[in-house]
Amino acid sequence: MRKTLAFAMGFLSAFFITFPMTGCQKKQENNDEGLLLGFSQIGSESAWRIGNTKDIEEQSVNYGVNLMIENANQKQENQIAAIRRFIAYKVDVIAFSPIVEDGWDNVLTEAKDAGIPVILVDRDISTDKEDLTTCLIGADFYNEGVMAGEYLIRKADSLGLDHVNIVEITGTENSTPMRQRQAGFADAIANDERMTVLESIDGDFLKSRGAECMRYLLDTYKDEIDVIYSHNDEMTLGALPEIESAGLVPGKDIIIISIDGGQEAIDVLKEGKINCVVECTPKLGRELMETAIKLKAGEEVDSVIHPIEQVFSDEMNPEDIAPRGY
Ligand code: GYE
Repeated sequence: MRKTLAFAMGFLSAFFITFPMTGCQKKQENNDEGLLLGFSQIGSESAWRIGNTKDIEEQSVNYGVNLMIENANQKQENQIAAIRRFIAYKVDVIAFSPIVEDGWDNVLTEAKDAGIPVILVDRDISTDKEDLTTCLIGADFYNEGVMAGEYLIRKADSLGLDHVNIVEITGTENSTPMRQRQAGFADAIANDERMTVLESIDGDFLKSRGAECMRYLLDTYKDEIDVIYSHNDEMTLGALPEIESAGLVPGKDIIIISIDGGQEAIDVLKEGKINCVVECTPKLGRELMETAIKLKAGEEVDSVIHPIEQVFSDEMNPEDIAPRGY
């Protein structure tokens, strides 16, 4: 009885909480009139994430897709529960951004058994099972790490540095961007003997954690730090005031490298307090809608779709950077 009630409550909240966010006014029916897409978002931890949610909502309206969107507030169990509700509701397509890579086999097997195709948005999963998902629409995080490392090598050359001490503030442990941004960066600097990573520390993609990590790193290594490589803008923006409080000038005393390219970070780049921001676009909504429409029509889709991304840095005139929109 309790179980049934909890399920019904969850089911109702999915319906009432999510549909107003899409701007859809009329009650949605899962019939042949339209495509019903269930999307489980990770949370609201960053400007990137908020921009990604907004883009998906706007594109669902542009494409006439009925969107059920749920915010998991940074919890994998909430994402698993949301996917189960989408299955119970018999949506046409499920999409989700997995907060971490592991732990999805059971719920995705349930989706597969129900015959509902699943699209990975933004982040990947790690599994031994086949055909649990149809495709991944998201950035090439490994390449973002490589671009960050290559920038650092150019910067060290231009400053004539003979030794470079790096501290790395990483994103959510075991998430795809954390794993791949770390690996790409490490590979890019591996053959440069000037480079030493003093420590990598988990900042969970959060501004508050970025500040906390920075306080610890300054206490531990203060005058030794030449570079901060931060896996997202939020953690960078949390770290900068801590550097200034310690009497150091970010962008001059310490080279600051960030990832995402949200407007706030670009504004700080323009002030000279960030040296480099590798772009990671949150605008994945158009590809998501087009892919979902194709899947409903039974068409083939590409297994991986990566957006093209660029690097913003003090090597260019920052005034040339167009407004970012997130
Ligand atoms: O870099 C970060 C967000 O998965 C690409 O998640 C995304 C990352 C993004 O919270 O700001």
